[in-house]
Amino acid sequence: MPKASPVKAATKAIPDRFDALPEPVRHETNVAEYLEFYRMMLLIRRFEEKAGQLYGMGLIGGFCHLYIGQEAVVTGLQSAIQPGRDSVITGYRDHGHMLACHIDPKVVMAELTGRAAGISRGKGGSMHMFSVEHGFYGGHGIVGAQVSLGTGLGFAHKYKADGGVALTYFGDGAANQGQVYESFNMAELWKLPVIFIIENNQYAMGTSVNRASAEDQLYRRGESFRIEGMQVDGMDVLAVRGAMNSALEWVRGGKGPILLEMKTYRYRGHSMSDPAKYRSRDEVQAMRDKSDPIDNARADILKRGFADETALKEIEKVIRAQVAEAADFAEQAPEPDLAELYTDVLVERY
Ligand SMILES: Cc1ncc(C[n+]2csc(CCOP(=O)(O)OP(=O)(O)O)c2C)c(N)n1
Ligand SMILES: [Mg+2]
Repeated sequence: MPKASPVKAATKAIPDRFDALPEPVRHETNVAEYLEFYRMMLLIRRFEEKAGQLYGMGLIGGFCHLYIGQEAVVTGLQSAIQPGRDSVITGYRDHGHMLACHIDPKVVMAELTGRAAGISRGKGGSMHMFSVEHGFYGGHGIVGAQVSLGTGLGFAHKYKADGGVALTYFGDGAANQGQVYESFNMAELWKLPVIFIIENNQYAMGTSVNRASAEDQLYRRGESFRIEGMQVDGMDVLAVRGAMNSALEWVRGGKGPILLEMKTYRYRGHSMSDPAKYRSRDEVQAMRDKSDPIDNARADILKRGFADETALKEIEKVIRAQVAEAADFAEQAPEPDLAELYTDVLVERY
């Protein structure tokens, strides 16, 4: 008689593994809140456009990765967190995350231009900014590294029982890094309060998500660790905030981590030095025309009668002035003193 297949013998019925995740619904907003979402998205857009200009003028050196197109993601998610209680960590495409942490645009822009008044005293630049005061833990250049660190932040929240949640952002490309899955395992095993956010902007440098990912439905990437996932329209600020409401209920309720895949799009190249030859102009234009998060929010605000054209123009005017002020500050502020070369540097043996 043939032996029973070891695989078959080991096969067991899988018990119902997941608690029911509440179905995410589009956030029900009000006038003041919707206008604030609009204001924040516009601030990020105009800030990034200005950063692009300053880079072109040679005032920003090194790497500079713009967030234009993805504004609804950080705006929707971070509108729901509690400053001083929750924490945020991301990769190098980080300017929008900082502005959505309510960090002063002046000190962010001054960091981009390498000035002493910058948030990392002019020594970090675009990719390496940090502010414990605002719960912002970087700003990381190693793809995927922030996922393990964000899991550590979640561990700290749980250990200290401070009720905080760690928002851990990473890209579709980073989603293929090994340390992400080691982190998923620990986060679920220890039921850590982490919201893993994949900003799926469709590309990792010049590689499209479908070309690099065997499972391109990235919200499913936590399944074998029993981490529930949601796929969200990351171009719709109310859809993002709606998903965040469900995610926060889950995580603050002690049920462990959750994974949000934000379907979004970056309009500019990977960094300022990328001519973006791997995609057509038509593809980018179609996104801008149909899915722009700011244009769509604007149209929705007008349709609901939450504001008229004049009121929205006034918001634009204020933001333009705020960004111009940040740029002037960043251009005029002094550079760090030469002696600063020797501070914040680890010199011990280890
Ligand atoms: C460990 C590591 N590998 C490679 C790189 C080079 N690199 C920088 S950004 C990037 C693409 C990452 O794409 P994604 O995670 O989708 O983020 P996005 O740039 O789209 O925001 C790569 C490969 C790096 N910085 N770190
Ligand atoms: Mg990407």
